[in-house]
Amino acid sequence: HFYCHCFRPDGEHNWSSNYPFCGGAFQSPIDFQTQLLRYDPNLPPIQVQNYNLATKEQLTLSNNGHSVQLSLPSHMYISSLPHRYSAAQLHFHWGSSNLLTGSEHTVNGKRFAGEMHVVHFNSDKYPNISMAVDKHDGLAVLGVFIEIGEFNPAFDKFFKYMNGIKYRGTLLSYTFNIHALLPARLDEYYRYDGSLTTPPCYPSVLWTVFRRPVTISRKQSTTVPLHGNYRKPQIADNRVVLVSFK
Ligand code: BO1
Ligand code: ZN
Repeated sequence: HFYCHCFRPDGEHNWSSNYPFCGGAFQSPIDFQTQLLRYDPNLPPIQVQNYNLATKEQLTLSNNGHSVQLSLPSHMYISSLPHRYSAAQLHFHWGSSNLLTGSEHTVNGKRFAGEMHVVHFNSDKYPNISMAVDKHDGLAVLGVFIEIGEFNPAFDKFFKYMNGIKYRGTLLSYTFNIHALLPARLDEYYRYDGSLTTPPCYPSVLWTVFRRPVTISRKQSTTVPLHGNYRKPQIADNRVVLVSFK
């Protein structure tokens, strides 16, 4: 196991000198405080397409030095947003190895053990993620809180293979069932306009964070390979967080 020295929480204050957006508006993550939340009865359940077809192909798991990430094919997409958002990659944020309080979003100050991000780009408007990454309607990220609890077979494959990519830049290919990584309830979520949580912090992300966490066992959590890569909560300013649940 190693620690992410590039983006650890105590280095965040330096980000904005090289990446001005990191000191700007619409930054993520934020704390979902009760007084920021507004129930919106018109938020439909999240629908994703071809998330299990991905099991039929080899996906590349890589360690880019600040997170462990899995490349995703663009025929996986979110179909319940005003545009089609096609998948690009998913990755994880974790806390320090012993405490494991590493989610980026928090709920009334509560930090979960970890958070998974499934990153998508607006493929109706942009040909690829590079063109979309800095556009205001460019990205949609699905966030999944992870807490310690029941053993999770879907994550086990990840954690097993992650041990093969401890070092920056190494690649492996395996098959995965992405749908199995999501929480059972896709109808309960937080929704707001925010940013990439790492430099260059572009304010380009339509965030959907599911209310219900998925669990991994304590034993599984000991095999998480990259720690300390979460950003602290950012100022909400006058943003509201829409919620699909009462
Ligand atoms: S996150 O989901 O907000 N933690 C997040 C943070 C940074 C990126 C993506 C998601 N970075 C971008 C890079 C692009 C790259 C894209 C997809 O990820 O800035 O260069 O194409 O991997
Ligand atoms: Zn992320």
